[in-house]
Amino acid sequence: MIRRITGIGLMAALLASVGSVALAQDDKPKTPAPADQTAELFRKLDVNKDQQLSQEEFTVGLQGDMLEKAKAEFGTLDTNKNGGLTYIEYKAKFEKKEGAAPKP
Ligand SMILES: [Ca+2]
Ligand SMILES: [Ca+2]
Repeated sequence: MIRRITGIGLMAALLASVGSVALAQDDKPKTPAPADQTAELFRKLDVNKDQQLSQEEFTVGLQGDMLEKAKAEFGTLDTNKNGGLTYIEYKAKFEKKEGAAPKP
């Protein structure tokens, strides 16, 4: 019984430390304007510099549920369905947040 509780406690501590590491990375002293940040992220993701994000570029580094969600999001953002996100299309991801929820 005691051993079991300790095991769970250890797991929780581990998860908590992983979470705080992720938060620490975001803790920058200076926050750039959202638009700049979006543009910078877009440039970073656009590895082949064709000014569009392929699904591969958009979902890079993602796994499991996150990957599935990102793929679905890619489909939603790619409004002209050409298989690539322009900066305009990509930007909508951040602008839609407080607007109407995307309909299925
Ligand atoms: Ca690209
Ligand atoms: Ca497109």
